[in-house]
Amino acid sequence: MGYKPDYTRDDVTPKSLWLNRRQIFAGAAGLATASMMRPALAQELTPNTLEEITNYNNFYEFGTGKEDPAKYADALTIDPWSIEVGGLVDNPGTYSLADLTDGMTIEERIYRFRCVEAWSMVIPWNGFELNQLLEKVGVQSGAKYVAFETAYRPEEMPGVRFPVVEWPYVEGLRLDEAMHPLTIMATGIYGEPMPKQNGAPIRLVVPWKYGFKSIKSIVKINLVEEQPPTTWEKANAREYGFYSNVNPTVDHPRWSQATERVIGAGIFAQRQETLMFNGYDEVASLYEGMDLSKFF
Ligand SMILES: Nc1nc2c(c(=O)[nH]1)N[C@H]1C(S)=C(S)[C@@H](COP(=O)(O)O)O[C@H]1N2
Ligand SMILES: [Mo]
Repeated sequence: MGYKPDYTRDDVTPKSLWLNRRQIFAGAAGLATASMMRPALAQELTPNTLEEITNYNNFYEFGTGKEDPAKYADALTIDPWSIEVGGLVDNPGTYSLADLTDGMTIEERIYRFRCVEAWSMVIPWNGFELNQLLEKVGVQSGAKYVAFETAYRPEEMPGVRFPVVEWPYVEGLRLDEAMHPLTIMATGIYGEPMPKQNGAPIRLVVPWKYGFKSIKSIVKINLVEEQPPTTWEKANAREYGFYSNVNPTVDHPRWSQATERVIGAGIFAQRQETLMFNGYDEVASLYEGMDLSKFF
């Protein structure tokens, strides 16, 4: 199962938006068509089984145990679903999921997924590039960051009774990170609608960052000027930074990030070396000149 885009960027992007995108990307190492952007890694990756992907989850709204989301996320109502888009955009409003994803090409992306707790999986997502959504809502020139928010539903989410983190779960990306073609909004796995424990009906996936950046079950997207607060930075800024790029040379204060346990490889399997940016070297130019031990 390889990642084979069946279109090029020019098929889906009007010229004016394309130019606009190039400006937003100014400074990044060139822009290419979707086919050139395909992660070279995808060919070598063997996806985890659906069983593994849906039974070992972090979704604290349903409990902090790895098996809690599979047990309790069924209670989440995902239809109807809408996303409130606001802040520095031309077309703010509350969009139904259907309206927001109308015209998007849903394609498969097989990505490595590296959790900050030093385990990893390979997941075959179905989704579209976040930059398509941002183009649709029209990003205004003052916007520098994208802020995301998860649904907060005490009647459906048993985990939010406990103040393990501040609810609702929030995350953020710098605008150039959000515009990068590797950053997707995922709506499915293995060609099926997104399982609830994985963040149905729509969640973010940022494959070069620790898993907690990939916020689930999104109900709000705001374009903002200032770096937005994020759940884990609010919980413990010494341990979790805004950027959270996968980086084997910057340890978590309480454990090493140099290696990872591969879920599904078996308990006797050797740990795998963690790769800078989780192996997605093409994002390195986004951080040129930044001290990544300071901006971790
Ligand atoms: N709303 C919300 N999103 C979340 C989390 C969460 O607890 N709540 N956990 C994060 C963490 S720590 C990880 S590792 C990934 C896990 O995604 P998966 O269960 O689909 O593998 O989701 C992230 N997104
Ligand atoms: Mo995580």
